[in-house]
Amino acid sequence: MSFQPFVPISSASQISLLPELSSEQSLGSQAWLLKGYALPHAGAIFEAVADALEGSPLRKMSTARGWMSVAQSNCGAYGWVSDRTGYRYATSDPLTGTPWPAMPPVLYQLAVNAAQHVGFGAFDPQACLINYYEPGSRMGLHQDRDEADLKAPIVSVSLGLPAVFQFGGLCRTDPVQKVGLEHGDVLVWGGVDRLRFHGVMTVKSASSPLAHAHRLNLTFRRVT
Ligand code: MD6
Ligand code: FE
Repeated sequence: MSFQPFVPISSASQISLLPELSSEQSLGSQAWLLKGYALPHAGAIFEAVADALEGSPLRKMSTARGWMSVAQSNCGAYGWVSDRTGYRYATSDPLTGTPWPAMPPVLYQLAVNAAQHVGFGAFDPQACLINYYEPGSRMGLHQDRDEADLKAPIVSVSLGLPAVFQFGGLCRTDPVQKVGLEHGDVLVWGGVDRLRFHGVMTVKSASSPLAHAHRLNLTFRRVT
């Protein structure tokens, strides 16, 4: 799409005195970036996540290739876990031995609404993976393919420090699109884009002492 420096205003109805809080950008035929979609709920989301983390604290998980730099936890009926033997969804937290904290209604409803907003219909997420990035943390290119139900979309909410999201294709070596994710942004993708490779480049520390010190990402999925 070409950049249009000047768009003539043909009717007074196109003039709005209010800045747009939220807008959609298409990243693929079934992938959207909803800029600022979660902003009105940021405070409530932080509180709900803090509550969930009291039951299942953040921890760094290992993979067959080493330790992840992102600290993680989950809420909802299922949680995504990783260890040296591989990845899986589990109904209880291996750290506490008890079920994951329930998915707080504010998180569930935000994910449902975002999916609905771009036309995915009745999304009923069962898992919310909580990803916590300190400056220096990153997530390598991967596909989300541990879910039995690949028809449901994925909704991902970003809060705090900005990051550069890498959005690739269906092969690991396909070219990668770089997408800036800021506080309050929501990604929704599914359908033909469901198995696209993606990752998060190394998160940089804040340029101002008043800015957020970390990045929080919530990824909502249907598992079964
Ligand atoms: C992150 N997100 O944004 C990591 N996966 O920190 C993901 O891995 C992800 O944002 C699937 C769909 C959306 C995502
Ligand atoms: Fe992912």
